[in-house]
Amino acid sequence: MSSSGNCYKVRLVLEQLNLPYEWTEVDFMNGATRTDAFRKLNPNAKVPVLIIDDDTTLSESDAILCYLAEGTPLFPSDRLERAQVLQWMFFEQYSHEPYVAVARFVSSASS
Ligand SMILES: N[C@@H](CCC(=O)N[C@@H](CS)C(=O)NCC(=O)O)C(=O)O
Repeated sequence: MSSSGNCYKVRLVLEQLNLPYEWTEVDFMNGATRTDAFRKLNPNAKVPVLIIDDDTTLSESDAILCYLAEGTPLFPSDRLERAQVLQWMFFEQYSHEPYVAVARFVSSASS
């Protein structure tokens, strides 16, 4: 869903790394994440979902980012540098996303 920050992060890393991908728009506002077909991709019924192959999917935006960026400078192998990347990712999920991003989405959807 293009208006979702969690989906935007995935698109940003795909573009930054110049990875080939196919983007399928899924609008959770019209119930598209609540279908049986979508729940097979992610039982938690949320976007984004990365379809890796016919049998393998990955959900949770930051897990997808780690998977895509492994072996690149975006996700360093140095112990401290990797932990510093994770530090910001955990901050984003726990302190930014629920309070700032969701509030912004709700206020823009209701105006
Ligand atoms: N922690 C998850 C959050 C995913 C999430 O909340 N996705 C929202 C869009 S940003 C969604 O699909 N909501 C649908 C719903 O709650 O019904 C992640 O980072 O991927």
